Amino acid sequence: MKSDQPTCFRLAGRRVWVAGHGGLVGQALLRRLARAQCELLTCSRQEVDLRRQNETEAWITAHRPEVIFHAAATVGGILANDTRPGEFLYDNLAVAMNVVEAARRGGVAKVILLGSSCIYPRLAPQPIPETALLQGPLEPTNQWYAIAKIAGIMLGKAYRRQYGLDVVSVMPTNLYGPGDNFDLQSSHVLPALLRKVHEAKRSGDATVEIWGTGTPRREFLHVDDAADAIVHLAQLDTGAEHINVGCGQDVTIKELAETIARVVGYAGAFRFDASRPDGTPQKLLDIRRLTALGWQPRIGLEAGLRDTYSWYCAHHDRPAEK
Ligand code: GFB
Repeated sequence: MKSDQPTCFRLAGRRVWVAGHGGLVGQALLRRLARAQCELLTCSRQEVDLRRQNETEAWITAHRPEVIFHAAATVGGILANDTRPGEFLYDNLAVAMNVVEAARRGGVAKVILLGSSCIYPRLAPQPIPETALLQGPLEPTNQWYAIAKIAGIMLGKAYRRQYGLDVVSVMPTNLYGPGDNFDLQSSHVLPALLRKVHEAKRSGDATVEIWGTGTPRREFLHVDDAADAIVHLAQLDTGAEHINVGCGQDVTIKELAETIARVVGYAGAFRFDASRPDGTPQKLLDIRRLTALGWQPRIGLEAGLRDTYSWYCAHHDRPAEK
């Protein structure tokens, strides 16, 4: 995206490592960085377990990245977060610690850490400004993941202060797009509902089940917009404070389901299972800092859903599992 903002940090010509390149955000970062004239580095989970400090340091020493986009994480939707707290806390703490410390030892010029909008208090003011961090209790269903991501922000600040390491923490809202996880137990709501609605249409089911009441509000950003914003921010001098990345608009889960039904062409009804948790009642980021830095979202929800649905049909479509 073009902007009037001065470019303070050039990616062009640099050795850039995307940690977690196989995930939703990592794949999108690779697509976006392919246009940034940098030398892209990746490593597979089989090559390096980023939860191990020695493996992480050895990889950085051998490959000498100058910039790291740290998108490696254990992620999932509300059920996965709620039922695998140990993994979500340990894995995400470990990879943040290991990558930041290895970056310091390896003389890396810049580290971009990816967080999440769930770092904010459950009942934060809406839209949520960056200053809401640590101002109230967290949402219980994803507090483990949130604590790990908050620790990452603080680690970045501490390393900037003590060692002068340039760490930028970006906090994306709920992301979706090509390459998402469509597994119904571990996915986020958007891919889950795309799949459920698609399968219901295929098998002629009259209703689709939605977890919770359908009233929680979420902000959904297409992952290609997110990657564009993150790469934009990486090229600016944004200072020590973390920055929200969102589109500035939210919808209820019920509205999301209705939009998905339109995109898929499903005429059935929805039934709400209120015995399932709703999670936080609303998550809408205040993106004024991001837009003041010269970035605007481009992909609206319906267009983004169409794009994601065609990717899903091309990669996952199979007879409904009954
Ligand atoms: O996307 P999601 O799993 O996570 O759920 P969060 C969002 C809302 O959609 C909740 C409802 O109110 C769910 O109850 N929902 C309805 C469903 N049907 C479904 C379904 O079939 N599957 C899923 N997964 N949800 C996540 C955090 O919170 O936000 C992560 O758990 C991360 O850690 C992410 O921070 C950005 O939006 O509640």
